[in-house]
Amino acid sequence: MPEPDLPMLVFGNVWDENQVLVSTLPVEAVPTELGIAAATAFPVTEGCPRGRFEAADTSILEGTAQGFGRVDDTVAHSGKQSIAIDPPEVVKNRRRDTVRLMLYNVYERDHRLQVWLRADRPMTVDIAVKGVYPANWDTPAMRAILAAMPEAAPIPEKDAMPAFSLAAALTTDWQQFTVDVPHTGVAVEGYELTVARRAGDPGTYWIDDVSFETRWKKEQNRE
Ligand SMILES: [Ca+2]
Repeated sequence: MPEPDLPMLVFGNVWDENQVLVSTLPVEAVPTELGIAAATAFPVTEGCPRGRFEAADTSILEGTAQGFGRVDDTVAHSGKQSIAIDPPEVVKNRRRDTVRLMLYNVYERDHRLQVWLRADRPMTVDIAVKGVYPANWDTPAMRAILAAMPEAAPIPEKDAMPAFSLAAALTTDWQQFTVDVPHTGVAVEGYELTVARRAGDPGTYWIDDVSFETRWKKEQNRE
């Protein structure tokens, strides 16, 4: 429990006598209201759970709409494989010449993206993390629900999603790059990571060990 005033939704699952899973309704619990005044642990959250790009990860990514390059089992920063992004003249497939991955967040908290990259020659790629517009928010039903939740963040403007970027100068050695993603007060439904080459750049680059961690409030205060 990283922040004593962080509300948690708690629910129980039971298997009934017919082996049917029954879940209780979620109950909101706030640790301070239960007499817990200080953080008890700082759990590491992983908002990019397939970011090691091992075989079990890429087999799942293949079934999603997320974009990623060529699985390369001859180059790895960790484990046995990484993702290679070849120039568009070679791959001729929009989904394969850009990295486009979903990043999951904890609401109203800061996050930190870290990613390892290398290339077959010096080249610059653009790392970008952009807020995803909350699906179906601007609908009559959601407006009615939000009207009953005065503490909820307002419905954002579609073109005002927070965005953070970094121009990463790659070499032939693995390097780790960091993009801090502070909460800006705008409601988001996760973030999207893109890594893109600059037009005309002929290099191949590799990506591995993408992580997207929540920055708990107390954890930041300790730094
Ligand atoms: Ca790997």
